[in-house]
Amino acid sequence: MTTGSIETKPMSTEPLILWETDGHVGIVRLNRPKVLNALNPQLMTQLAEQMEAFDAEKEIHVILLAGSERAFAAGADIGDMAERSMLQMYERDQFATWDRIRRIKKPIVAAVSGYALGGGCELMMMCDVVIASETTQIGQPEINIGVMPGAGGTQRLTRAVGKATAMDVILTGRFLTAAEALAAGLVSRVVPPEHFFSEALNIAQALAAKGPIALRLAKEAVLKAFETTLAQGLEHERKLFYMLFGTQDQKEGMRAFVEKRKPHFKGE
Ligand code: DAK
Repeated sequence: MTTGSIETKPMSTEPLILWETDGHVGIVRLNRPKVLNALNPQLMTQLAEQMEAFDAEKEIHVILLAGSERAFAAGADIGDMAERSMLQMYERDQFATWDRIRRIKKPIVAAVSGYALGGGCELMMMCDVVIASETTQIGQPEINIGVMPGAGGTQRLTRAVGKATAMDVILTGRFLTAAEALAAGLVSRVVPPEHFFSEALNIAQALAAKGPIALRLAKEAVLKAFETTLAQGLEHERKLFYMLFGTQDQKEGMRAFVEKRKPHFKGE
């Protein structure tokens, strides 16, 4: 874990999420341990606000989203939804909050351990690099409580793991192990439980040392692959690639290579 002279801001006074900074990494932790980080609307609103704040802060290059060792998040808060009518669910329009997280431009690294279920799995899939502990159990068990995934599970899981596994997970409600999730392409790396947070932070720090504009545009280009034809995606990639030649970071990165030294990117 990289600490040293890194500025660390105090924890937020709001208890549902905790946040701090570590160098150029903005860290957000879900903080409802008694209910395995069940995602109620208040938590989601605070999460979106904090992520947007990090997205807008020039000194922050990468966001790290973590749960606890026992649970990344066991889903949306079932108690909060149980007695709501269709109209109440519709009028609340909670999807607007989830969409705010979807629009974050900076890379999001997820530190995942224990349960990542339902909305927890959907939140994890909105992150860009997923570091999972060996203990991780990932699922979309909404079918067991009479509903189905509603925050992207049927779409993102299917794109990530293919129809066969997605149907298995969503229709049976079974949990994937970390090893299964890695083999299926749902998580980026699997690490021992005691290292899940420190490894995720190391990776976030490594990303934060890259050129921040290139990071953001690379994320944008990869996500475009889910929404376009190959030809449109290639066209989009090409434009972003050209754009990077308008940055000082490109000059610095390539000059540093030629001069056999480490680059110092400024995000300009
Ligand atoms: N919501 C509320 N409380 C939860 C919870 C959840 N999703 N998951 C766990 N808890 C609570 C438990 O009720 C328990 O509270 P107490 O009884 O101690 O008060 C505490 O956390 C510890 O849980 P357990 O005692 O059950 O612990 P176990 O180790 O025995 O079991 C478990 C862990 C994760 C297997 C189990 O808790 C479980 O099955 N949890 C529910 C998992 C689940 O069904 N998840 C999907 C929820 S539906 C939307 C966006 C998203 C969604 C919906 C709408 N919009 C934008 C509109 C998403 C929906 C979902 O995620």
